[in-house]
Amino acid sequence: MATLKKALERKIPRWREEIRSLVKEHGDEQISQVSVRQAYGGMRGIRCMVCDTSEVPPDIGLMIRGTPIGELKDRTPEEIFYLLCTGDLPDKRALSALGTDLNERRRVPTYVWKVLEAMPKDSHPMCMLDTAILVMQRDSEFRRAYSEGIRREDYWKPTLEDALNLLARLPGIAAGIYRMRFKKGKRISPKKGLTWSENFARMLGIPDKTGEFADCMRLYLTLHCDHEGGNVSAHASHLVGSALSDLYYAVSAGLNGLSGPLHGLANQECLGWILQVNERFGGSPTDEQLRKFAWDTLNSGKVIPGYGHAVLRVTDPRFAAFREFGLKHFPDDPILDTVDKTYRIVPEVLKEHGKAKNPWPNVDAASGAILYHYGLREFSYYTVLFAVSRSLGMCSQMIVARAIGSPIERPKSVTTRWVTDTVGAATPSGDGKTALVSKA
Ligand code: HAX
Repeated sequence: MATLKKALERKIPRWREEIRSLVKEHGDEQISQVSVRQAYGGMRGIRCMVCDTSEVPPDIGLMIRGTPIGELKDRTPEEIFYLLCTGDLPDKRALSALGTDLNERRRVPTYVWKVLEAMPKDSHPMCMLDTAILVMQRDSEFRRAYSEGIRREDYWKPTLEDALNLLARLPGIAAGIYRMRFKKGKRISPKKGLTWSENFARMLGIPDKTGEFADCMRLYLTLHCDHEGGNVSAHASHLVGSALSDLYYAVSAGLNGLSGPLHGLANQECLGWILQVNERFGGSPTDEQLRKFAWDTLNSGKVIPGYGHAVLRVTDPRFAAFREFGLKHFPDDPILDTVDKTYRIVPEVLKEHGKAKNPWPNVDAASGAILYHYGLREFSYYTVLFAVSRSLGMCSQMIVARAIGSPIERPKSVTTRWVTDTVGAATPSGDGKTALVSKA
């Protein structure tokens, strides 16, 4: 941490000065407008928050601190975390210091296992992970420092401590949940000399003679790390943190959002859809069969999981990286074959359907097929893997937010009456008692 902390210490005064002068010189300039449709439509496209760790240009996809994710796909999660926090990739010394630091902090407190063991046996793995994070809130360095009266400009320091403690423990906790929840036997200890993701792969206990599964986990944890500030998990985490709730509360809140089927849970739904296809047609389907299956899904009022995105308007580069990995290591896999056919057929179907603004695959369309190939077949666990990775983003976003002194979030809500009056719409006729806007 010495070098990560020093790098932040060097950069933070400059960041603060940049923002101070930007707001002083240009504070009243407009960067967005809000329409009635946006206010009712999940605030899509309104530029009203700042996130410097990453951005998602609709025509490019995820960029971490300005670098497209495709160019970072061979990196380790430790390198990515350093990059997210500071804007630079670590040199050898900084990387090794970060690895050592994470190893020294990785012991999971015994009370965490006791709490998890006491939970109902059919608890969702995401609920178990969130509970484990929340229960560790008592260990928060930020909470302790705040109660001792720490100065505002130093908030980021105990937040960095919390982030490193949480991130160091997460692989052990997540792997422990996998083994406990799916009755895989005793927990497996981490091993000295392995990286964060290599140890995670080891502790899951998936047979891996060649190291290919460990590499798949490295890729998985790298690709899911962050996706700018407005997605449900990042925003939920930032919002909770903005009230100066500590990182355990904030990350847990973000992960509760990630647990929704329109967000992180889509990866479990997506593989389910692909497997249903193969089951229905006794293997990889013909183009015609797949087209019909996709239409049947849409006509029954469901979404096609793994397709569409609130921001992206091209094939997700993270999908492309997973597909490339699969085609390199197991090109003849029947599930991957269906994923690939789906990539050819579903965008056409969605375009014809005419609703989704983005007919292209997102990250979840391929990730499950890769995990399934290596024998990690418990779908309900997939979002936990996503969560371990996304914690890198939420933690780095919170460190930066504390560093630049982000204030408590408090947008203004309005009533339907206010909107109706403001735009000069006619008051609807009908039952005055049940309408949102009743006649005076
Ligand atoms: N299948 C069918 N219909 C779809 C669709 C899909 N894959 N994607 C969007 N649509 C529909 C929407 O449901 C919406 O319909 P209504 O007007 O009837 O409400 C319409 O197209 C317009 O939606 P949009 O503006 O294109 O997309 P949104 O920003 O509203 O939603 C979602 C983005 C990702 C939630 C959406 O595309 C979806 O539900 N996709 C399938 C689920 C999925 O893959 N989620 C994972 C996204 C990536 C992620 O966050 N991972 O964590």
